[in-house]
Amino acid sequence: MVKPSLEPFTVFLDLESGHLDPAGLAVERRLVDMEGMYQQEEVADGDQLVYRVYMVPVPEQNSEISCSTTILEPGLVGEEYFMTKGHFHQVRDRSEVYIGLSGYGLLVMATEDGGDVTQPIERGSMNYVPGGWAHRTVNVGDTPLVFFAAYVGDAGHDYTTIERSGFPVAVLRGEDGPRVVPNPKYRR
Ligand code: M6P
Ligand code: ZN
Repeated sequence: MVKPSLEPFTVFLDLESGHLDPAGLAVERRLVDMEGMYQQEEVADGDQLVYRVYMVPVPEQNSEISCSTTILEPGLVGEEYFMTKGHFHQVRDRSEVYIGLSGYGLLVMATEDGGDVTQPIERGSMNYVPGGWAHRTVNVGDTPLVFFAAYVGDAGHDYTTIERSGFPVAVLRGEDGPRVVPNPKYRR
């Protein structure tokens, strides 16, 4: 017999704005929190908000499913679109699902040996991120990119590998829309 460790609960998710009710724990990241991640080192205003993450609080263990919504603002650093820091899972084989709610973005995924895949994220997209793939979202539209994420509770976030290596590709504004180009700062 498995003794339940949690009581069931319900959270209401605004499918347009991504806000949770009751409000989840929020993480805010500003340009100053992303030093060295963009092509351009200098930023005009480091205090500029890039994204917020609202978490549904559950214990970070394998038996649970962590859920969050992310609201990624539109914007550019030079010609590079606003993006999340991106991470591998600390427990590498843990997977994740994204559901696009509003706005337009790209989900950049990468393996540790330098493979990369980029896929669209928008209202109604369901992106499956298998274990072993780092993931970063990029807002290529002019409205906030909002998405819901669910992942294995004990996955954890490894930011260090990305801070050291970067992603194999960067997403830049081009004349005909976003361009996915090799990242000159990538160190495998
Ligand atoms: C999604 C999930 C979260 C993640 C967030 C922001 O909501 O993948 O686990 O924290 O995006 O991305 P990052 O942690 O890379 O800044
Ligand atoms: Zn993740």
